[in-house]
Amino acid sequence: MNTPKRYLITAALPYANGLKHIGHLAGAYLPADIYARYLKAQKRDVVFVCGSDEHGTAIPIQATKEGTTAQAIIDKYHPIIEQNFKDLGIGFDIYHRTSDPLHHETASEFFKDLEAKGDLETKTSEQYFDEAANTFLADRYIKGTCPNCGHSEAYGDQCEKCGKSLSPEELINPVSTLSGNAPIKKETTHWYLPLNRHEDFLRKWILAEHANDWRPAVIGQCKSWIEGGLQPRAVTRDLDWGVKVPVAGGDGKVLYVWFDAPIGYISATKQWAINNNKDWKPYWNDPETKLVHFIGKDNIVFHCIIFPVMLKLHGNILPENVPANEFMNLEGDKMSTSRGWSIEMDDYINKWIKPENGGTGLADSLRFYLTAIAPESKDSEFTWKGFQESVNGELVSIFANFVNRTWVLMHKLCNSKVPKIHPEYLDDEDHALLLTVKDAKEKITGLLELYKFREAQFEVINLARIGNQYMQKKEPWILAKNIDTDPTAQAKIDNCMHGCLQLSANLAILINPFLPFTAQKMCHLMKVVPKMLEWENAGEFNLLKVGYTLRPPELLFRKIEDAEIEAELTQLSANAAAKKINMETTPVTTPTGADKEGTKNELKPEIVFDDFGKIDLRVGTIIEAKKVEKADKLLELLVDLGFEQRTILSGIAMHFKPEDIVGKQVTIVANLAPRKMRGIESKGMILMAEDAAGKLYFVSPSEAIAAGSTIA
Ligand code: B3M
Ligand code: ZN
Repeated sequence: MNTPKRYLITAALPYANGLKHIGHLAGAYLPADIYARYLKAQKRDVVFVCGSDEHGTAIPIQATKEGTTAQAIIDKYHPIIEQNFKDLGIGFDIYHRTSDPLHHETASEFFKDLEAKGDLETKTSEQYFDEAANTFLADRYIKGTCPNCGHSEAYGDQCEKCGKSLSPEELINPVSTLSGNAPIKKETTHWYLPLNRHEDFLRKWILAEHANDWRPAVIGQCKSWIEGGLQPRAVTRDLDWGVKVPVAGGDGKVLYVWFDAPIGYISATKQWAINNNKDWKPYWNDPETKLVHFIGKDNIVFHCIIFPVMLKLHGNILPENVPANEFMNLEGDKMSTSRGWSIEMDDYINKWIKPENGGTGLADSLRFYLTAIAPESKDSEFTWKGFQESVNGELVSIFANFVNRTWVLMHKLCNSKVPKIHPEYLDDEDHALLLTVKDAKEKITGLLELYKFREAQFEVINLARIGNQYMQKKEPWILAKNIDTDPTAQAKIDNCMHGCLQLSANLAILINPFLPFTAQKMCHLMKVVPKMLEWENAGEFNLLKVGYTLRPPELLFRKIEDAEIEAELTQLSANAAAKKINMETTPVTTPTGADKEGTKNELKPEIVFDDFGKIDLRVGTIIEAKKVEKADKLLELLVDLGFEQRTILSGIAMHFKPEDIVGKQVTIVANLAPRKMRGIESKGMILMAEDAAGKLYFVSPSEAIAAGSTIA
């Protein structure tokens, strides 16, 4: 493809209903940022947009949880998320929000246009209505028994236990979460986007035209949607939070969040244009614009099928590519904020990016590892140990080490100045170095254009590895020892250091899209302006002028210590245990099949014996049990472990009466980090078995046995 005239890069709009974790970062924002930074270094015309998704039931539901209003929720989380992205170097040109009037206007206009042209259909049907609350019930506001697994707390759109997608009609014994009453059926009219009318277009555009340039997993999902037969999709809801339906009959209704959210990309572009005195229209209307959506795989249907149909009907351009990522798991399980099994961006920043800890270097350390394990073609796994190994083994020992040695030696052996070249002493290795850089640049460029960020970053590190090998071979420190006896020694040192310095400048350019803070630091060391980082400069060996004095060495990255990793792992288990007890839906055990469809009954990834061996399981006898005040689900237990008695909180109050369980022998995780809840410190955890219907059972020895006995 010829170089497009301009680019519009989007990253999925995160719901402003809570903190976002590093799985989100790795899924959409980091790859989008790498791509946008690379294009900008190529001096292409690029606008990189994102913003908060502030509609949908996720927001009012969070408001209920936090005991506040939907507006307060978005006003709380929007600025935090925006700042988190900044701290991690995600360089949006604009981070907008869908509660902004400009967005409401843009989304309304869009809807009205489609409605006026007859591109939408209306349909009246019966839907669940809560008489006490006097409102229709969005899917998330209806709970009932899952027809698939019998879980009693399934939602109207999905059972979080078995992962099955549901419609409210499928629930057995549905109740409204607002009043707790059984809902009635009532007629309501909604607008639908008749996707069935666009099947031919989608087939041709996706399955024929993009079969080879879109990722196989993306094509696969699209194919199964199209071949499954496309149905009209409701694009309005009976809800009061969102963009009001702007046509007659729309009272009390809002646009479905997945109708308005992607239009948020357009509103964001408009706001960017206003801020920068530019015209937004060509970015959405001119076929010479290349539109690329970065998303996670759970958003594929919206970005590849529904939004493109909307764009086509509205007369906009279509995405050139939608490089969706798979998921990133964490330490053997799905990442999930609600289960406490996640690393929030905000937590990472507070802990690791403080100036006294690692500063922006540790923002880049995280970026580095997330890209090194990017889930581009299959799910991947974040482990703290892997983070440590990746940072210490590659960033510190290879990349930073090369730059640091170069700086130390040039100060020591070349009088702190960029040495000149002595052509008569250049050998094959010196000549080869420049060619290697040119090759690497070409390779990295090709990979970036194909959204293969993981491999591209690997190639940059590999170039630093080659730099280390080159220096090791030349051994300028040995030459320095012979300086009095060997008249060619200084010339050879100069040639070597000149090569290493020019290579360092090239590394700064090539690493910049991935690790922008590091590239800036390297510019500082080289005393050059950021303009040097323009992509066209890579492959040149005259970037640092002969005779130029450079700054003294500074370490680019610090090592990650074992103790830091241990602390993170302890914290993670403690968070998960605490959430487990506080969980509203499934109070004790949580399904491992987790949040998404298609994962039911999956085992957790295999562990080795050592993983298991870290857990100290003991038999404990419950000697006292009482309810915890103001906590419906918690029991406070005093448990005898033989060698001591401990307080343990357990989220089983809905299942057992305190007086019924005194004397029971149970299985205790005895070495779990203590955790304070409701002002009480809980030391350990009680294991429970749970059947498909959600009933809980203690895991007890088959006969009475001494308290404190080990279980292995
Ligand atoms: N807020 C869903 C999500 O965060 C949704 C994305 C909107 S992109 C237009 O997964
Ligand atoms: Zn289920």
